[in-house]
Amino acid sequence: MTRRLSIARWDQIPAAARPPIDPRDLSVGIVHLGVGAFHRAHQAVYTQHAMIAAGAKTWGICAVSQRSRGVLDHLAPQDGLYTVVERGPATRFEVLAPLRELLFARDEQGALIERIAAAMTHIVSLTVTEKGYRHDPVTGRLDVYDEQIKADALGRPPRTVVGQLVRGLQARHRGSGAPLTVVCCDNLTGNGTTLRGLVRDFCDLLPAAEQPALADWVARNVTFPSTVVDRIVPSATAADRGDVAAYLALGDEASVVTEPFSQWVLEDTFASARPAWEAAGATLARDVAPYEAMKLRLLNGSHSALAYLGLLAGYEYVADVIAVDGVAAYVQTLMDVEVRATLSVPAGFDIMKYQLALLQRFANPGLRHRLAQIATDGSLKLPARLVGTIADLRAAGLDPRLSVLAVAAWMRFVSARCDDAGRPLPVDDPAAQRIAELLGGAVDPVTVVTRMLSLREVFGALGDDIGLRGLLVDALDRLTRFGAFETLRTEVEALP
Ligand code: CS2
Repeated sequence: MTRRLSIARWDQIPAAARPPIDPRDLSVGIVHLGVGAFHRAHQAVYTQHAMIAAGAKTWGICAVSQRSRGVLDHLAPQDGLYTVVERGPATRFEVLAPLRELLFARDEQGALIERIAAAMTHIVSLTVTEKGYRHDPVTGRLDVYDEQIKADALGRPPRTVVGQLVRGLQARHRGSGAPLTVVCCDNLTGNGTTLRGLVRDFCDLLPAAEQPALADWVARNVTFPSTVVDRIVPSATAADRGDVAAYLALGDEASVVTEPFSQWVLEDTFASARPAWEAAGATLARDVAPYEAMKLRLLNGSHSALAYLGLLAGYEYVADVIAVDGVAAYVQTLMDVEVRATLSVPAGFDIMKYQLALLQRFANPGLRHRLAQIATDGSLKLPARLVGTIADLRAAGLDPRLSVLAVAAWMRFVSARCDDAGRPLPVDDPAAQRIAELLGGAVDPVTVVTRMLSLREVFGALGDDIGLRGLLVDALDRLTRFGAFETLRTEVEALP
């Protein structure tokens, strides 16, 4: 068996992949909730580069896993070290050192709360996916009827992310009282503002003796900058780990694979010190909203469209789907004609270049990005990615047919649960059970669309739009009769 990457073997790491910092010198200044592949390939990289650029040593990360021990079991024997594999025209390897402490939230709530409260912690950041917030994506409010949220508010050691955050803030308020910045890095609309609202909603659930002093302290001392994060990070495969082992001559069970592109835009409202992330390529902006809409609607909207249409057509990977005749034209037209009409582009931003780059990123042959990974949690992802575009187009009296086709593909995916050739497609969505009950086995387009539109947390008021219902029924009917790819080709050809 290959020897594993670890601090003791630091000097054996090939020089080109070894960062010019010593992991032993780093102290923890950031608590990160959700140490999945995305965090390891994005924020941790910015943090490492920022520390190198500024000669700083106080931005080590306490990496917290929410749902499974797996990632910690891989990282712990490696002292938190792991490799980022960047696949572009060439393949690059870089060992990452910032993860200096590992915690499993479910078993170590006390340690987590203490870490959030510690005066040396200046930042708590999060990548816990849409469903980690237990909120309604249309209203942006906390689901106060959620059993886990209610139990956390009653005072047990917290198991929900918002519960952990608020208990940590409460301990900080009672302790040093030092200001803190909470940096949400998930693909939510107005992610910082939304999370601030969820924290407030949770505070409202606490016994009267615990609030409003806490809510008041949070309002004065804790900031929640909104951020836009972007980097495609497919799940790493055994072949990827094999490449890393061959390159390092050391085993690495926690390596992550990504693309050369990376973007991070943060609202510049930090409550206290922060890493010099801008020295690592991040953008500090007064308003991130225009970047956010561009990213969520152009990139993630296209991703979701590709995922549902591609899975229905029997495909497995993004790069393979985008290569099929007509598919790139569909995505390009969706972006050009529909999404762009709903965006306000920041001055000086070259949107054509951005869109072109997106198509190239989707076509990256080095990334084996599974459509099934993108297709998860559609009920939580669609509002920000596609439903908002449709709502804006309808309000402006414009035709949303290509976006509608993507939503119809999602409806076919969750109702038929099989591809165009009849092979089963697993649905991984917290609302899957509810949707199955709502549909009651129905597959005819009118019933499916009518019932799906009643999901307020996905469609909000758009669910009452009779015209939209007609468009969706038509699209779903054609998807059912002609299959995904033939339908998308005729939709693009039918455009004026
Ligand atoms: C993807 C995103 O899995 C998904 O839903 O659309 O993870 C996407 O790859 C990232 O947002 C890219 O920045």
